[in-house]
Amino acid sequence: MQITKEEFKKELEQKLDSQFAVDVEHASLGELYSALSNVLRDGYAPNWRETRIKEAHEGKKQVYYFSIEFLPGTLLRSNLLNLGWMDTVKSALKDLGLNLDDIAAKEPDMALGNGGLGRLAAAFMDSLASTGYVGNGNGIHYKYGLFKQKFVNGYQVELPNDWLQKHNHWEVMRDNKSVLVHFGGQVNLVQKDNWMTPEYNGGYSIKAVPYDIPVVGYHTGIVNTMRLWDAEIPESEEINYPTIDDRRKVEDLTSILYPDDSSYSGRLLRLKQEYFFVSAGLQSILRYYTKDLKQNDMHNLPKYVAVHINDTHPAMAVAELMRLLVDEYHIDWDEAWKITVQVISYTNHTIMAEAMEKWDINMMTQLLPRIMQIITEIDRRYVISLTGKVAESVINDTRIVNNGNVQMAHLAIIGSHSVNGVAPLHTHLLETEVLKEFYELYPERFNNKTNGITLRRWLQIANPKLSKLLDQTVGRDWRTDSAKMLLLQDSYKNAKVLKQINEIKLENKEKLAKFIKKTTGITVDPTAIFDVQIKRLHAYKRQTLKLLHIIKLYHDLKNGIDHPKRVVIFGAKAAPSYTYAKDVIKVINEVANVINNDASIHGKLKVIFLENYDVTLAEKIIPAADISEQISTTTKEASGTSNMKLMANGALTVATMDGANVDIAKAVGQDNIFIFGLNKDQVYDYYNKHDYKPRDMYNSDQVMKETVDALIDGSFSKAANEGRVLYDSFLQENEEFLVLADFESYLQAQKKIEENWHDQRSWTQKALVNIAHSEEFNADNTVARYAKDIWGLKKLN
Ligand code: KOT
Repeated sequence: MQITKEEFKKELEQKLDSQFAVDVEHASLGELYSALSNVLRDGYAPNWRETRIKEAHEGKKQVYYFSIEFLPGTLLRSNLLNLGWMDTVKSALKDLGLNLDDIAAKEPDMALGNGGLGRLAAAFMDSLASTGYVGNGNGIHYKYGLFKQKFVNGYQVELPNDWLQKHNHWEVMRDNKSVLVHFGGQVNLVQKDNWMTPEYNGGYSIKAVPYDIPVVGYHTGIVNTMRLWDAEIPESEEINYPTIDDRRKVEDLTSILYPDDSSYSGRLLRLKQEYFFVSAGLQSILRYYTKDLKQNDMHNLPKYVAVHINDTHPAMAVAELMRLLVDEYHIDWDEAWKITVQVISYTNHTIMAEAMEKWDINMMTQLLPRIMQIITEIDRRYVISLTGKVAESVINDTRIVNNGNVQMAHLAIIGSHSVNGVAPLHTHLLETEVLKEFYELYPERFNNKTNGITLRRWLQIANPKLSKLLDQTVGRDWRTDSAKMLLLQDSYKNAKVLKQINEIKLENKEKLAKFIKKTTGITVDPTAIFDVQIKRLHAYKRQTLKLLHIIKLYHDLKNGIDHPKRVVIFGAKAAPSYTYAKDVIKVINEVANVINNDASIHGKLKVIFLENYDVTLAEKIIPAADISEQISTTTKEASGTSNMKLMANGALTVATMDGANVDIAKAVGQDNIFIFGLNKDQVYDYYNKHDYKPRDMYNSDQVMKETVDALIDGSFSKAANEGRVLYDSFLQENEEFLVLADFESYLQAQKKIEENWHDQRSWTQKALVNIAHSEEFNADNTVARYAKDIWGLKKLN
C-alpha cells in the first residue's frame, strides 16, 4: 500500500490524537515514535494478512528458521524502507518541522542475540521476505535482551536491558496459537492400540505463548513472521503456582538471553530454554500442517516444511520431531526418522572447541525424560548401523551419547540432511579437521553457504548519502539487484565520483565525531584515519593485537617518529563471566586514557572505546570507517560479517586470511586489501608441533619487547593487574591465539596503510572497489542458495 505525504500527515495526526490527545506540535519524540509506528502497522497489516492467506492457499514449502538468538536492531526505518514509504515519510516529517532520525532514536534496539549468529538470523528473515520466500523465524521472546554495557573506571559493568519496558510496537501476541510444553516427571512406555505409548507421571507443563513480529519484505508485498515464544502458567495449572515467587519461576524461563558467545554455559535454565522454543515451534508447525493446510499424511511433511537449526542450540528439534511423529502421530520409527532427516538441516558457526554444546545425561533425563529416551534410541540405532562397517573408534568419536554426555553437534549432524559452514575456509576446516569423521561418513551432507549481510540496512538506512551516489552513478536498480553495484567500477577514474565518495565519508566521520564528543567528551579530528574494530570481545578476535599496535604508535609519536593522524574506535561486549575479555577492555580503556590525555603527541592518536556496541551503534560507526580491522587468528573466525558491512561502506580491510576475509580478498583483489599474518597451514603447524615459543620472539625483537613491556612497566598504571594478565598470556608457550607471531607482519600491514593514506586518490579508488564488490555478500543471495540447495523452496507467486 502506498501513501501520499498528505495522507501520511493526516494519519499521523489522527494517531497522535487518539493515542495521546496531542497535536504534532506538542508531541514528544516518544509519542511521535509510537504514533508513527502505528501508522506503519496500518500500512503493512493488509500485506501481513494476505501473505498468510497466500501461503496457505499456494501451499508452497516453507522454511522455519530455529534460532535461540535474533538481532534485528530497530525496525522503524527498515519497515519504512521496505514498505517503500521512506522518502515520503521523511519529507512529510520535514514539512512538519520534524526529523525521522530523532524519532527513530526512540525505538529500543531489539538485542535478542549476542553477535554474528543472531544478526545473521535477522538478516535471513529480512532477505527471505525481500526475495519472495515464505520464511518464518522461531525463537524466544526474552524479557531482557543482551545486557547494556557501561564502563565504570574503565571496567565493563553489565546492566539489564529492559527493552520491553517501553512496549514493542511491532509484536502481536497470539494467545490462541499457544501450546503446552512438558518438562520433568517420569515416562513409561505402555502398549496401547498396538502402539508403544508414553505415559507421563508427574512433571509439569508450561504454556508457550507466541509473539509474532512482522518481517516486511523490500517492495515485495510479502510480510513474513518471526515468532518468539514467551512462557506462562497454563490456566489449568494456576492453582499449582499460588505465590508471586512461584509464578516468577515460570516466567524466568524466557527472562534472560544467555550472554555467552562461543562458549557453552552449562545451566539447566538454558537447556529448558532450548527445549521450550524447539517444542513450541514444532508443535505449532504440525498444527499448521494438519489444521490450516489440512494435510493428514506426515510422510508429505518434507514437501511442505523445512526446519533449519541455527547452530546446535535448537538441535533437540531432531528428537522432538521424532517424539511428535512417533508418539503423537503414530508413525513407525524408521519412517519418522526418514521424515525427520529430510526436514531438518543444520548450520555450524564455529570451530571453537568450548562452543561445542554437550549436556549431561542425568540433567537431560530429569528435565526431559522422553527426549532422553528418544536420543538414546537414535544413538543405539546409529551405533548398530555402523557396527562392522567402520572402525570402532569412529563410532565412539561420532556417536551422540558418550562419556555421560549428549553431544548436540552429533545429534544435529546425524539428524539432518544438510550440514553447512559459513565461509569456504570454515567449511573446509569442518570437513578436514573438526568434523572429519562425519564428513567421511556423510560427504553428501556437507556444503558451504557463505554468510551475507542486509545491504539495505547497512547502505540505504545507515548511509543514505552513499546510496544516493550509487543511484546517480549506477542507476537505482542496485537497490533491488545488488549485482549492479559492480558498475561503480566504471567510475574508477571519475574524479567527480571519487570526490563525492570522499566528501560523503568525511560527512559521516563528522557526524560520528559529534557523537563521540557527546558520549565520551573526547574531541576527534574527522580528517584523521578512522580505524575501526567492532565485534564481540574474544581472545581469538585479537583486540589485543590492535592494542599492541596502538602502544607501538604511541611510543613512536613520543619518540618523534611521525604517523598520520589516527582515531582507533572499538565497540565490543565481553561475556560477563569471561574475565580475560574483561581485562582486555580495562587495559584498552586505560591505555586510551593515557594516550588521549598526553598533550605531547598533539592529538595525533586517539583511542575511543564506545560503550554498548549493538546494531544501532554499528549503524553510526560503520559509515564513518576508513579501516576495517579483521585480525582474528587464522582458522578461528568462521566467517565474520562486520567485515562485509564495513567494506560496503568503503572501509579498507586489514585482515588475516581467515573466515570470509579470504573471499573479500578474492573479490576486491590483493591491491585493495591489506592482508597479513600466518596462513592456516602455518597456524596448524604450530598447533600440531606444539613449538610456538613467543618468549623467543619477544627476546629477539626489541620493538616487540618494548611494546609488550609497556603493559607491565607502569606506563598504564591504572590497569597494572590486567596489563600483567595480558602480558603473561602473550608470552605463554603455545599461546593459542598466536598474537606475537603476527605482530611484526601486522605492523608491516599498518605501515602500508599509512603509505596508502597519503595518496588520497588511490585510497578512494580502493574504497570504490570495495563498495562495488560488497554486492557479493548480499544476504539475499545467501538465502537464495539456502532456498535452492538446502530447503527446496519456491517463491510465492
Ligand atoms: C556461539 C555459541 C555456540 C556456537 C556458535 C556461536 C557463535 C558463532 N555465535 N556467533 N558466531 C558467529 O557467527 C557468525 C555468523 O555465522 C560468524 O560470522 C562468526 O564468525 C561467528 O563467530
